[in-house]
Amino acid sequence: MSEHPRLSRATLAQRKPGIAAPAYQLEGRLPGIVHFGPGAFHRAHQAAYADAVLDSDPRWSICEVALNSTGTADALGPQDGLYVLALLSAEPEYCIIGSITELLSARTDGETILQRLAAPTTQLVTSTVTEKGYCLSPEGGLDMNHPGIAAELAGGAPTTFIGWLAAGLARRMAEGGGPLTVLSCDNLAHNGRRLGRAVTEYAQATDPALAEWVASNVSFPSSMVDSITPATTDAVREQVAEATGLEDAWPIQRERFTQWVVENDFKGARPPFDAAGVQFVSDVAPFEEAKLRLLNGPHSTLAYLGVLLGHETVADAMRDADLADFVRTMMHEDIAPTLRPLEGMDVGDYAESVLERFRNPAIRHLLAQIAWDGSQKLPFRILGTIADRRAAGLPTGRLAVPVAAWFRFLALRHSDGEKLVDPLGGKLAPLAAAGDIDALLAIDAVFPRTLAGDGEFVAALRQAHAGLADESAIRSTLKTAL
Ligand code: CS2
Repeated sequence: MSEHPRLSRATLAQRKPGIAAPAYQLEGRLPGIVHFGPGAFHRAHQAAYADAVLDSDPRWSICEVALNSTGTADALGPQDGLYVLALLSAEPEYCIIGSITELLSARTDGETILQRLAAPTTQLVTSTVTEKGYCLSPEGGLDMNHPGIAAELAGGAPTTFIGWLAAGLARRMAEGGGPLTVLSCDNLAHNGRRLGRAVTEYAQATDPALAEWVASNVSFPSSMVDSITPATTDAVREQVAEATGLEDAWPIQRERFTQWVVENDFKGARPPFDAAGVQFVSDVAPFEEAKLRLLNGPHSTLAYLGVLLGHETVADAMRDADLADFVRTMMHEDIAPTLRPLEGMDVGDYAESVLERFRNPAIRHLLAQIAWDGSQKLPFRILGTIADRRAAGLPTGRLAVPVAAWFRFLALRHSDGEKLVDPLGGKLAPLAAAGDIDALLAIDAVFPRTLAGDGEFVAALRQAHAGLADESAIRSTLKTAL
């Protein structure tokens, strides 16, 4: 590692010239935002927006709550919450973000977390806990059989995101902390509505008075978040130290592009994020759908097919003409027609700009990272598009290919013994290894019944699966599908 001083308030002035850093006061702040899930995406996205408005409005620093790990607190604690955000392109830019004012862990700081959620100074709660953090049932409500939720409902202390949120809201109700906005920032369609429903069902099961209080005092706007943020590597740490003259235990890298579209439904005070580029709109759904289907769907497609073809990163996969042409055709021919028209957005241009972002050679985004949690991601990214096409009587031959590629990927991981990052991995991988398509389709946490029983789709899926047996078969499947 480099010989540079460690980033902190005390060393901030030693950064190299030209590196942007907070001009606002860093000491003695009370957070206005409590965030669950202080991972890379949050620090690349929401924390950067907060940083951008703190100069003009000091209320919006962030108290971070990590549910399961102390990694962020361990890295950023000694740095007074400061970290470097690297914007990677042909001409990288580095800035120091200072919006994090407190780092809490649910394992050790439970009482402080409840205090922060109850405090009148807290006006906004945000979350990036990933799809699985919402503990949803296949019907879309709260999964009462989720082990964490079931243990809490049986009287256990909170361990889940929903449980902590409900406990914090109960404290806020009891202490008169006032109305609050809870803003989901995860890649789920209708993320706010789903979160509101999960919290309400939880409250109904534990404390009906809380459910009533939530109904009139808490809003759950939906939001669409976007910025490609690969995991941090040692190479990034070195690059950041060289560029800034300061050592950062956990810098964040992301592409320059960033977008945040937020439903304008705030019960708490609304941060002036519009000044930093956030779009406040009355209906986020078309934005969410366009992004999930045209960016995340193709991302997962590149991930599964790319791994099967031996590629490592998104940019590598995009240099494979067979794969890139297939994905591009799928976006324009199969996905784009399912999207609702959106004023000011040409869907074809949007698709092309996404492909351009995927080609960014300055970013090493590992396909293996995107391949995580397929059982949680594919329903929002690909299966919804397939369901809409089937409802309209349209064919799904091309869209069946990424689903079949996911099965092949699961089988590959099963046979090479590599750990699968997916909460349903233990159930899915042996079925995928046995090529048991019927059994996979029967998993209703992933496949809606209407799709599993749709003859056209099932036939397309079987055909696609048979056509992905090895590299030469994959290449001919991709070419034939064009
Ligand atoms: C990616 C997303 O890892 C993944 O599954 O598809 O994290 C993607 O990079 C972001 O949603 C982009 O905004």
